[in-house]
Amino acid sequence: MRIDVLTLFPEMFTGPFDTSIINRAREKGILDINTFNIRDFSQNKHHTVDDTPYGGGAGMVMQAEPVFKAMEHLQHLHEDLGRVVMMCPQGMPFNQELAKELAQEDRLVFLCGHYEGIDDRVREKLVTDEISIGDYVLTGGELPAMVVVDAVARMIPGVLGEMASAEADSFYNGLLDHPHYTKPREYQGMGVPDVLLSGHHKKIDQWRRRQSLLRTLERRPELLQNAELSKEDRRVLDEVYQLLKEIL
Ligand code: 4G4
Repeated sequence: MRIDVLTLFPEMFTGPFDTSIINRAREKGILDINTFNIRDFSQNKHHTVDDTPYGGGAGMVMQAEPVFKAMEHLQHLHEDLGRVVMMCPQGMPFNQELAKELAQEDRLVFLCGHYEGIDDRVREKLVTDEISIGDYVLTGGELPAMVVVDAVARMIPGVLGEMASAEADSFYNGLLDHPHYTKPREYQGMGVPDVLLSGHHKKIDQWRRRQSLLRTLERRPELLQNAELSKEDRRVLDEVYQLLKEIL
């Protein structure tokens, strides 16, 4: 997958994208990430990229022209831009499902806004997807773009090693993840659930599934609505429900 990022702060991406799993994917040639400084496409002599808002008000607005010019540059590099994602608080809430969907694409362009926002003609003409990573406001779209790129990259086949499989993740099956333990067997007086030491794989799978279901019921019950639940899952949840009914 080729990812192009348009930003006023390309240096922000060096840390996260040159580290660990993302960097290994780049070295393996699975992922090709390029950043472009929007300021390089400003036509005026002071290379400004913002101006005061029409209609008045506080703060500045990112101008359309440098963004259009930067996109034209990308189009010269390769005809089809693919999906153009703008990170903004007004966008569609990002989740694992959208990460899996975007991971199917051959190329993605991320547009990171700053100041109070971007001239809306950019959205009208150039943007195909508006995405938000949550209901809060950040100073720029860079951190959200990094979050989305990371979540998308690890869903591309071959990015995670065989050791770390995305199938075992929280949210992969629409449920929260079960607890994890590693050596030592006892730490500061705290043990590890016996079943995990039993070597009984079927019982271990059952225990983990049960933990996932109970954690989801306790912390994020709304997720159960869309989760894929087996007959046995429903039996486990019904058992809890019957127990609660007796107590209350
Ligand atoms: C576009 C419009 C995304 C981009 C306005 C971006 C939060 C998110 C920005 C802005 C962002 C998110 C400056 C308000 C940059 N903040 N929740 N800021 N603002 O995904």
